[in-house]
Amino acid sequence: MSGALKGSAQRVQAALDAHGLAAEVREFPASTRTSAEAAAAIGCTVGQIAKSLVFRARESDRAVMVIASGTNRVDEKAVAARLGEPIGRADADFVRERTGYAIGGVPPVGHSSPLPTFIDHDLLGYDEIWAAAGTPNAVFRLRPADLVALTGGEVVDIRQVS
Ligand code: 5CA
Repeated sequence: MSGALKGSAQRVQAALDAHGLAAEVREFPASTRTSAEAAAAIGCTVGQIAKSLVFRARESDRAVMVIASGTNRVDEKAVAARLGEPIGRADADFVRERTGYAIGGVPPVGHSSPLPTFIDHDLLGYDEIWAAAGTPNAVFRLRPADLVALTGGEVVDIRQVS
C-alpha cells in the first residue's frame, strides 16, 4: 500500500470514488508534470497520457477542458467550432482559479465546478490511458470509455494536422 495522498491528489481520488470508478491514484517518486515525464515514470507511451488542457472561451469567459493524447497538438479552431465561440490558451492563474489545480497536475475530473469537456478521439484507440491526478507526481489509470463517462465529455477529432 502507498502512503497517504497529498491534499490535491486526495480530492481527485474522492472524485473518482464518487463516480464509482475503481481507479487508484498513484504517486510516483519521479515527476509526472509533463506528458513525456509521466510516460517515462509510468512506463507507457506518450500517446497514452491524457493531458488535461484548459482553454478560455473568449466571449463567455468560460473555462473549457480539452483532454488530448500526449502526442497530439490541439486544433483550437476545431474545439471553437464545437463550442460555438473562439478560445484561447488559459494562463496559470486562470487554470488554478477555475479548476482548483495547478498546471502540471490538472486532472480531467474533480474540478471546483464542472467544465465543458472535449475528448481527443485518438485516446479511444488505447486499451488504457493515464491522466493527471492533482499534483505533478500523481496519475491514475483508466479506460478511455471510463474517461468519457466520468467527464460527460464530447469525443471529437481535435488533432491539429501540421
Ligand atoms: N501531469 C501531466 C501529465 S498527465 C500533465 O498535466 N501534462 S499536461 O500536458 O496536461 O499539462 C501540462 C500542460 O499545461 C502543457 O501541455 C501546457 O498546455 C500547459 N501549460 C504549461 N505551462 C503553461 C503556462 N505557463 N500557461 C498555460 N499553460 C501551460
